[in-house]
Amino acid sequence: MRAIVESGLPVKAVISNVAGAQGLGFAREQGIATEVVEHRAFPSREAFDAELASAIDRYQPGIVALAGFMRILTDAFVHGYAGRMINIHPSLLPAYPGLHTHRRALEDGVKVHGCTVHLVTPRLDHGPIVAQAAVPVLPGDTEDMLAARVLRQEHRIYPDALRWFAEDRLVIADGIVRISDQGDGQGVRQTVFSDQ
Ligand code: NHR
Repeated sequence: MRAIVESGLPVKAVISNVAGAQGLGFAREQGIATEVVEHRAFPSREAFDAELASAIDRYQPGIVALAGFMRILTDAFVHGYAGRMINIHPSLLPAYPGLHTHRRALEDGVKVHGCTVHLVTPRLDHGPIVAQAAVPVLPGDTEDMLAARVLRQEHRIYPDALRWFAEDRLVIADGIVRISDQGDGQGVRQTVFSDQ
């Protein structure tokens, strides 16, 4: 979230389900509106999602960007933001959807890991892929070391992907995302690779 704000993208509001979340303090310092909708205060996912949607809709955002948001969203909520809700996930999807991605990658001995920006669909971590960055898994890596290496790339590709979205350059056909090239309108399929 901080990388998105620092990239200069116009962030209308930062909304968290955790009252003490660090990002809220950062957003307030930047003069960005903040809201807290605590999932614990609601009897069901549906009730939480309804309140979350009304908090979001007060700002009429063009894009809803999940950044470290850890609650699975109901189908109804996802449908309300179809095609304009985006997430960054810490793995090279479709490998390792869900939780504890770095631990699972280390357990499997994969040599390449990374992160994926994708559109949010009802099926968890399975939406159309907008951008990915790869990092090496190095001998002696711990979960924290690998997570930090991936996080540096997350901070790079998420602002890029959101800017393409804001510039209306994402073209989605049959679940495949193309980044249209402003020049000739042909479009290029962009994949961002790590430089280390
Ligand atoms: N909701 C939908 N419908 N689709 C997606 O693709 C979503 C989503 C909600 C969040 C982010 C995702 C990630 O990038 C995300 C994508 C939380 C969980 C989870 O299991 C899984 C994936 C993601 C986020 N959450 C538990 C739950 O019961 C709680 C886990 C916890 O609090 O630590 O909601 O990683």
